Amino acid sequence: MLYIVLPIYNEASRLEGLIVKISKVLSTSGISYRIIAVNDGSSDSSADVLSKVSADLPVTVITHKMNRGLGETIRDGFEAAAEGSADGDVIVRLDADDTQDPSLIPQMYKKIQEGYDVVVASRYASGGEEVGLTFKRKFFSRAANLLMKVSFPVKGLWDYSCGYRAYRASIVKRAITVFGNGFIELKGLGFTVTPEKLVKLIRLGARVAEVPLVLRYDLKESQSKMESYATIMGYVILISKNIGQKKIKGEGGS
Ligand SMILES: Nc1nc2c(ncn2[C@@H]2O[C@H](COP(=O)(O)OP(=O)(O)OP(=O)(O)O)[C@@H](O)[C@H]2O)c(=O)[nH]1
Ligand SMILES: [Mg+2]
Repeated sequence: MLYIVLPIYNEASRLEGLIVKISKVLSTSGISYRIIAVNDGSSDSSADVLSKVSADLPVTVITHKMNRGLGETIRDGFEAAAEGSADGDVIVRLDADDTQDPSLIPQMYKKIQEGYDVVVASRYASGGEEVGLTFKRKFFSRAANLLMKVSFPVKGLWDYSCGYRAYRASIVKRAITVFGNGFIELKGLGFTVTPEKLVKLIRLGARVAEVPLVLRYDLKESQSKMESYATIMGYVILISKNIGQKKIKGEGGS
């Protein structure tokens, strides 16, 4: 079983199309799935889109009446996915703005079955690319990722900040058991929860692989919700809290 976590804040314009695309890709590949859509107090018609699609497709909707930010939204989505999952299951998280192509999911799912614990859809893997981002945003993203690579080096891992990843459900459950509230603790600091999950899983000895992602930022219709200053501050806190920490013993995905 595959759980897809979708964090949603004012994504009505492309949400239905994205969910239909996800369901087509997975039905064609014969993978059973459930989408966990976390609607974080959207003020547009995202809620209407979700009630429409959940009538026909396997979509569970979690609703925040008020906007709580990406950190809380990801905590809720991962908690729900982990709770419902069996050890052999897989959790995928992707943006709801339709900039990340769901046709990569079967390939990511297969790599988990081959033995990896985390598979990153990577802009920096050979064949990956970013289309439509400003030079400034590309530059800061590269710089932040190089800093993460130096701080938490893992062979074959280059993209620490892209949220589009597949996770072995058992390693997410183990991270919740080992770290508890601390698995995703840097909420309220912009998009820091995205590299934070990876850093915590690296500390558990996760086996990580990448597949190339062509990020289609040119397709984005919604406003970017990146809070740059909070995210920069978050990276500094993340690195200072975790750098040089010993690996936590135990089997990666068990
Ligand atoms: N729930 C919730 N989701 C958010 C919030 N901010 C962003 N998101 C969601 O998180 C995802 C990432 O936000 P985006 O606006 O796509 O960010 P971006 O500018 O594309 O930046 P990247 O994450 O680098 O792609 C999207 O699915 C958003 O709907 C928020 O305050 N609450
Ligand atoms: Mg996005």
